[in-house]
Amino acid sequence: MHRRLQASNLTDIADKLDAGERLTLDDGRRLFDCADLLAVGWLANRERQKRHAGRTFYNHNIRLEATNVCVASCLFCSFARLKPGDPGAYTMSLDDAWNKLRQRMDQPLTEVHVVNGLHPDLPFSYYTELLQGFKRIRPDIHLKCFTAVEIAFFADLYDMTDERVLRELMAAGLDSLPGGGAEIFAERVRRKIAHDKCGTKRFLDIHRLAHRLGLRSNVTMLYGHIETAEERVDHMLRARALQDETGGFQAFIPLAFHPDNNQMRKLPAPSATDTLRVHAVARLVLDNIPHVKAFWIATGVEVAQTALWFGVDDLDGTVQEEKIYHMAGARTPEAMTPREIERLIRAAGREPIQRDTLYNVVAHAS
Ligand code: V47
Repeated sequence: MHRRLQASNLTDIADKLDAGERLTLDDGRRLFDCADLLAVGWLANRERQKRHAGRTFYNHNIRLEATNVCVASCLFCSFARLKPGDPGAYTMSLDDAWNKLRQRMDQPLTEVHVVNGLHPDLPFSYYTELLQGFKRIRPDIHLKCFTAVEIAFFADLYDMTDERVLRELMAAGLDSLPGGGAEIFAERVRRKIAHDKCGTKRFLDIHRLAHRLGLRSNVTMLYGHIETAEERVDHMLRARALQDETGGFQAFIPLAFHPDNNQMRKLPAPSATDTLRVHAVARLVLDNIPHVKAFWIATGVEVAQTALWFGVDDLDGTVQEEKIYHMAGARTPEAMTPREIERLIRAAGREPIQRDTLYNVVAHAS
């Protein structure tokens, strides 16, 4: 590999990694430009091995999108409907939402992951009661709910500070924040694809605040549309800078753009090689975020499996009921059982570990 790194002009980057030095914007750009994808993957795999050896984490979880009514008009979104009553718009009653959990009392779930549209008419009590109801049904379930974009929207709509929103949701049972809504932090791109929702500064401020209040969170990056390689690395560096301050991010999750049924449908979906590279570069640049997750619903199962040799150590989980990607053309299944996930991790030559949201080991694969 030494020769190969030399041929790709990556020796200085490999040396930096050996010395525990940080990669720069320019290093990240070079990793995106490098023709030898396997050399980049080899470096990322080395970092993965140092942190996690062959361990690969997944979670027994469910996904719930309680409403797709959304006042924002992000160009990449196929899920949102502007107003209640628009074709395809839905808002679950609290009972319908709770039933999604009640129906699965036979499953040893550890997490409910909620992402919603930005609904203009629901009362704040809808969200607090949603959380309280989940905890009544399963007191030990971890509630990973509402992106920072939703938190900002609640604060503006209900005339509260971001801190008060978080505190009231925590009192109702909120345990952590998911990483959605990050898209691309660079203003040039964000202005174009997500112009009418919370901006980058507020997004990161809310994660900083959440971390200060004791919540953990994740951070995503939507790639494969109009962003440049430099803007991808810039996005990673902004996440890395906040992580230096707080240490509160658990996982970085690149999300592959899906072009069906949205306003950017003329763009092609990112290729498998691009997906592998994005995950690998994330592992190399984000030296302070413990986990790099391949969201298999978005990458495709086979690419997620391959990514386990390109820096990835986490596959999210069983998911169930996912809508955002399936409405945007994803052909992956809507759910996998723990057995299926474990089988595909083992088939990739890795060791499956069932985790809870905070990465405590739940049960070793038998
Ligand atoms: O923020 C929406 C993305 C995100 C499309 O924290 C799209 O563990 C691709 O954030 N093509 C929501 N992506 C999902 C999300 C997530 C997923 C898995 C795990 C975690 C976690 C968080 O989905 C949105 C947006 O970036 N998205 N539409 C689309 N057409």
